[in-house]
Amino acid sequence: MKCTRCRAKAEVELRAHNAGFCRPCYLFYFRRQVERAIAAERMFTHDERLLVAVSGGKDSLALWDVLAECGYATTGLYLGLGIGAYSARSHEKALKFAEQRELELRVVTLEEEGPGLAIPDVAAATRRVPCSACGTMKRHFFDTAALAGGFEVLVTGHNLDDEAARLMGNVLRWQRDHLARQRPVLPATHPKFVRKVKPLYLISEYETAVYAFMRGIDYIVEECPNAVGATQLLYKDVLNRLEHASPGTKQAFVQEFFRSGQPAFAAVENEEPQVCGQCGMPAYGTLCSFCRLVRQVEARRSPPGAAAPA
Ligand code: Q46
Ligand code: ZN
Repeated sequence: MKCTRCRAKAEVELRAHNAGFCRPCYLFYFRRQVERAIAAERMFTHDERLLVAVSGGKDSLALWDVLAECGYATTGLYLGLGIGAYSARSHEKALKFAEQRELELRVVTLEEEGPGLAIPDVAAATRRVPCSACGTMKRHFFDTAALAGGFEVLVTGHNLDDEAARLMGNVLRWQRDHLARQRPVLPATHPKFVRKVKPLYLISEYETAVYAFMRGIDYIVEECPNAVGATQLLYKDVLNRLEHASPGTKQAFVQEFFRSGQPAFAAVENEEPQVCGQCGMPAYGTLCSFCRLVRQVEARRSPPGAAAPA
């Protein structure tokens, strides 16, 4: 196969785009895809300060690499989840990436927050599945870090496969409030929220992996141990089978939802956040979901007979 741009020998074939690329043209193509998404969705400008959430995995590091190469003002944020050797290795990868490129990386470690909030401990104390506790922690600490650092935008590395799997989960249960909030750009709906954007939302996991490989990015290949058996992975598997039989399915599913489905859900589901009575962050209810979770952890850790901390 020949490169679609320069007719040299192609190194990568993208069936969904009916295209193939040699290495230099692939790097050009990938960056242009990211830049197009940023421009088309008006995600951010070169004058804004971006906080990029990095996990040490390929998506977030590839994204940070592109944004830094394109001259955006980026700072990385690594959230230490306290998931044993997996967290230690992913932290190492994120640190090394930042050091090599002389980029600033901020680190928040859950073990050191509140009463000690490492994901396995929180999951055990509240009898929640780890990914549910983890989602609440990520949202809270990403929001508070962006606010405390005075950043205008929080950038995450969610890719097309993540968005398609999430959409499938939301549709299968018709979670209208979730469907209303699933979009590539979430404007700041509260003075304590910053804009949240996903520049890779139309770029597949495969494309990101190829980019990371070609750029020599050293990322954590292993999955989080809690991902095993997670429904997200089942949805990804189903979607990959559909994609194999009919290339372009994932992109059409996600793109059409954002174009026509999401606005319809947003029009009827527009609940405005209030203020959390505990931490002052935006909340849907009297407490935000983070503070509710922390209260559960504290209540479980209190000695029998003692009153739960306020
Ligand atoms: S990190 Fe957290 Fe994921 Fe691990 S505990 Fe689940 S949600 S699987 S992206
Ligand atoms: Zn709160």
